Amino acid sequence: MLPTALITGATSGIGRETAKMLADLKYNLIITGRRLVRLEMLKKELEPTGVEVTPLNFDIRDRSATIKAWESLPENLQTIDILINNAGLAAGADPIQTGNEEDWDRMFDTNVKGLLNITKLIIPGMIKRKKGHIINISSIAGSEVYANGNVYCASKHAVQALTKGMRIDLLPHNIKVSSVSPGMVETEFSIVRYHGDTKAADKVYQGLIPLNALDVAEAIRFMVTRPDHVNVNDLQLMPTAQASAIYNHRAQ
Ligand code: NDP
Ligand code: 8X3
Repeated sequence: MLPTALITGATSGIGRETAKMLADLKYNLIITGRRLVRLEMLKKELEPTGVEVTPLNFDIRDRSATIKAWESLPENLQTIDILINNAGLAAGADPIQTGNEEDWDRMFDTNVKGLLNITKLIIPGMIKRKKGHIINISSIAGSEVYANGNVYCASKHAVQALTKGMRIDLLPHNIKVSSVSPGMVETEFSIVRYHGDTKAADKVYQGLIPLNALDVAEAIRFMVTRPDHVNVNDLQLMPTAQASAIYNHRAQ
């Protein structure tokens, strides 16, 4: 039987490319997200490669919906070898004094509490089998703070702290815990951040070549193909034209 990976937020961007990469490595997949049609399309695309793909359609902010979705899986699919905690977003880019409370809730409820909601369900099986790998998609915003990034950066700093905390707590159980910390990646991320304003989103990547979702999936491929005794704690990657969260080099 093939090993199983669960990827949250597989309807778009990094999650979608990571699902494709893991199918290529011959993992059966559980793919999650709120857009069911996209999950079904991905299942259709990947199943001919010989892996089983199970869509789970729920909002990760909703703890009871998350539990219900998990419990709907047959027992053999509740054996997760790799968990990719990817579902996440930035909402808004405002200074703290004019920030929108709904945006703040969305970010913390998804990036932090959503990650906890799903992870809590998966850890017991990993502990039982004394095996597993949890990869949290963090960000350069998990170690740096930039103007108007306030709450998003705080949520990703929390992801970094949780990654370290999980690694310590799960140490006796032989479970690997890692994070990936990309800089700019062109996905639907900026469209979501700017509430659908595609012009504002395009401006983020103007004059430079950002990372794409495949670049990040390839970094994850490296992490999941290390031998059992090797864990990559954190893998930070950026476009060549980006030196930090603040310094970019753009063509004029
Ligand atoms: P996308 O917007 O392309 O993808 C985000 C994914 O998260 C979608 O599949 C979306 O699915 C899912 N998601 C968001 N909210 C929820 C929710 N409430 N419940 C379930 N799923 C949800 O962005 P990226 O691929 O860029 O983002 C993926 C991760 O990478 C995020 O954690 C982001 O913070 C991080 N990241 C992104 C960077 C970038 O520059 N793009 C850089 C560094 C980190 P759906 O809408 O169908 O529910
Ligand atoms: C996304 C990258 O620089 O917009 O996490 O925070 S950044």
